[in-house]
Amino acid sequence: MYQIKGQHQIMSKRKLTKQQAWRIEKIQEERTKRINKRAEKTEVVLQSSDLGPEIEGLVLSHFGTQVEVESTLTIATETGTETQKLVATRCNLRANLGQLVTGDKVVWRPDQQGSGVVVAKMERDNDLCRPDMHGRLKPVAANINHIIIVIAAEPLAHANLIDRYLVAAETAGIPPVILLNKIDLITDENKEALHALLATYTDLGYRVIQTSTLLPEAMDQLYAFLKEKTSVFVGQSGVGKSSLVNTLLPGVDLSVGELSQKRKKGTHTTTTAKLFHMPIGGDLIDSPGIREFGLWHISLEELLHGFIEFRPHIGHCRFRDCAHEQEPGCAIRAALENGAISATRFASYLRIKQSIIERL
Ligand SMILES: Nc1nc2c(ncn2[C@@H]2O[C@H](COP(=O)(O)OP(=O)(O)OP(=O)(O)O)[C@@H](O)[C@H]2O)c(=O)[nH]1
Ligand SMILES: [Mg+2]
Ligand SMILES: [Zn+2]
Repeated sequence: MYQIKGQHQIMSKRKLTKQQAWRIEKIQEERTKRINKRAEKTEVVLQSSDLGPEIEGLVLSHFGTQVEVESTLTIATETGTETQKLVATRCNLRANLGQLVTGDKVVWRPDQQGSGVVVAKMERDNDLCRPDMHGRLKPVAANINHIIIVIAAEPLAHANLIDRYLVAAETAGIPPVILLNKIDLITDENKEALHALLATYTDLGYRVIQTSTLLPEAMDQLYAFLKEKTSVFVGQSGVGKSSLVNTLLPGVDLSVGELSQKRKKGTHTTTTAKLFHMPIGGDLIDSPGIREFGLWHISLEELLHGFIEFRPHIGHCRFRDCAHEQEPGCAIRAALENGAISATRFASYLRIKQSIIERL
């Protein structure tokens, strides 16, 4: 579809002769036919193969066109007895399932090659979504109890990115927690700024946890917090999300990446979200680090509610269509002036609002 659109644009710019335009159209037609045929073929293969019974499963991760699905299967042993085992199976997807993501519950059927086919997706309790580079909304993970926003002194934490995550979490109705990792890197120079940043969020009632993967005793609080819940680590690249998983779960050996020498930025090591079980109960999802968190998919109303301290003031402005900018009698502005809303949070709000308006 993208290519076809591209051709039309070229055609209108170059003013093609009728003959050329006709040829291009023919080529496009052929291409579309070929693509459709390929899609049909895959469909036929999936349907005609001899599939086994329907099994419920949990999506552990998503790789290109396949997902890894975990289920408890009954397996015959060599001695003729049966045993139950947690097994992960690579599955293709039946058409029209929509997007699947780590944490999704699905129904799949085994094929005869040791793989499977996902045939249904169960309804989600919730999901955390974000737009990709092309503005398409993509789920990051589904069925989560907590979003753990991981920050660090290196790469330096930014209030605006934290606020974007908080708004996304509040909009999705999933409680967020802020996790300051790499506390071994706290120095006299960065201490004050980091503590002030964290205080902004503790003052709002958000829970803040501090860790270092280099200090075993600094992991206890997080470990206890994760018990019997499904949590997802999100945040900038390089803050140590995968290192945290490796430290919490010694059997797991995820790739971790050094920060770039010059700019002390992450190098985007993790490329796909993955779910792990905790021995004490609970699941942990590692996710790829991001450059920026677009919030173009939320409305201005949702944005306002995403700043939890704004909520008591919403609906109290003199004008019903108040934009909270210059209007007299603005309750949000009044809260800003009397200190109920902090200047940094309000600045964050304005920045995000501007970025949403620019894409409208
Ligand atoms: N000093 C220190 N370094 C840490 C700590 N945790 C992780 N690191 C280092 O930080 C770098 C990045 O760690 P990763 O675990 O790959 O970070 P990530 O958040 O998973 O990054 P992406 O997968 O790119 O999103 C690695 O060099 C780790 O060794 C910590 O507590 N203290
Ligand atoms: Mg990682
Ligand atoms: Zn207002």
